[in-house]
Amino acid sequence: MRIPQQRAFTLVEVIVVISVLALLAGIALPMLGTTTNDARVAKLVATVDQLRKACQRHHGDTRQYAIEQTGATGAVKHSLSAPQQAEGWRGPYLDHALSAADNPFESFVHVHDELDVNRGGFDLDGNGDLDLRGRGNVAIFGNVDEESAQRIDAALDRGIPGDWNETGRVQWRRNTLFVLLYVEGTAPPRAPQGG
Ligand SMILES: [Ca+2]
Ligand SMILES: [Ca+2]
Repeated sequence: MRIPQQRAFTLVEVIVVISVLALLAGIALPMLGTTTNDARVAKLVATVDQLRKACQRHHGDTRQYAIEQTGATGAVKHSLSAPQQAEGWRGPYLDHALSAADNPFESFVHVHDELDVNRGGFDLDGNGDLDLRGRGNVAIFGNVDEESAQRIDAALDRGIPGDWNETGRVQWRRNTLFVLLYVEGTAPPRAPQGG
């Protein structure tokens, strides 16, 4: 009886298999990248919401705008998370000191108490005139790439005319993202909508 011979793969078959695997990897890897970026954008938008509520409560209790800075030492630079002398302070308003772990783009994040940190204020309706300036809370995130910044802008500034990176509540320049958090008497940013 003849034992059937094990047939070896031909070179053409090996090339076909490698090509298919390469094609699948080519499809899957960008999708993985998009998912990671989706998660970062969503996390940043959620962090903004959390910081906005914390700043609002802080201001409601103390009539002062909070300061909270990644990497800063001393309670003065952590008025949302560390006990303060300020009259009326009833925090902590964040359950931990703000740190680089709170920036999904792996850099600093600060809560600032002046609105002029980037363009001198905020042009909320995109007509070219600054509507908010002076005291107020802004979040500053480092290392945010342009594409992600545009998606964050689309979530918080949908439909505001003018250059997306200069108008509305979200501004962006040189990989740094500036987001208006809270000013007394102004409405919070609109919640992100589906689609
Ligand atoms: Ca305006
Ligand atoms: Ca904007």
